[in-house]
Amino acid sequence: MKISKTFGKTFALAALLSATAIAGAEAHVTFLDREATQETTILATLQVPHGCDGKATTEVRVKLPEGFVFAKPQPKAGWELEVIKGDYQKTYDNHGDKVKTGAVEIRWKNGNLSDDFYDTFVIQGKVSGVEAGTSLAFPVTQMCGDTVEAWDQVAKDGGDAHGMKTPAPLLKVVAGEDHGHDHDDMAGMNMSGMPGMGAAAPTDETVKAGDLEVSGGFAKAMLPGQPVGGGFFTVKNNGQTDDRLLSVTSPAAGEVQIHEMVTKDNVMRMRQLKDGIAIAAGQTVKLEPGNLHLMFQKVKTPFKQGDSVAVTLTFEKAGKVDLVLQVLSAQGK
Ligand SMILES: [Cu+2]
Repeated sequence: MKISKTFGKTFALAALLSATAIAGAEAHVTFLDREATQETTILATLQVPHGCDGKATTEVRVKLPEGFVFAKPQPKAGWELEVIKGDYQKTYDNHGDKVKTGAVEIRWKNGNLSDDFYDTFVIQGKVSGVEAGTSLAFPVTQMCGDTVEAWDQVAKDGGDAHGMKTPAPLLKVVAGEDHGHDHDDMAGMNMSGMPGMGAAAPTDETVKAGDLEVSGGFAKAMLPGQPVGGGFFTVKNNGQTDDRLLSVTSPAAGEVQIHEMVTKDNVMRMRQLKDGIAIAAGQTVKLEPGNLHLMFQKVKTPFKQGDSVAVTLTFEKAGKVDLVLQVLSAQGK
């Protein structure tokens, strides 16, 4: 009994020591949530855990990286706010508006955050046009009267800040479940682009490849500012063996994804089907608005009613099938 009690105490002390060590290592300026999903609007919450060598923090300046756009700071009682605007390197789409300038630096000024206290500083912004796996660095200048702490060290490979004395806070950009989509655009399509499900008037072209019959292909005209286009068709499998639509390409788009719409918590969302769509023996599979569809990404020229869009479908067994989709109205009629 006595031995085990001593052991218990030693263990507790060791745990306490290691917890202290972790707290010490974490006493940098960091984001509360260090991951952000591509093409989403987030609240980037910066944590300031201490002052500068015991002195109170009086100003926090945050430089915003390219790809973190339409930024707005949250005002804080006791602090003045300054938003410095500048040019983005790229042009961003904000609900159909082309945006080239915006906040590039945020400053909370003339505050007083004691070294004994912890606080957070919040910036709302959208992560846009950033590849998954990229870490966005937000260099921070923490000022305590005339003492300055620069949290601006960035690892050369853009990755691990381990062992750095004053690393810049990093946001790691990750792919969403609905990779490549903007949730706002999806909501917009849900409201206006995809009503009248099944009301489409497809063309009568039928393409045969092995046991498969592909028919009723159409695409929808793209609304102004809409970054992605939808495509639809019907596949009938007259054979005895299952097949599978594996992938789709088109000269009209940088990428064509296979998607499905799913309703979860009353919100319609799109999901990429990376394994494609099974076309079982004897079955007919319909890609239609509000359900399975092709999603054209990086569209070179927005689809207009009356145009046609060439696609190449690749099936596991039937191989490649060329198809032309007629562009109908944005409503798919
Ligand atoms: Cu989609």
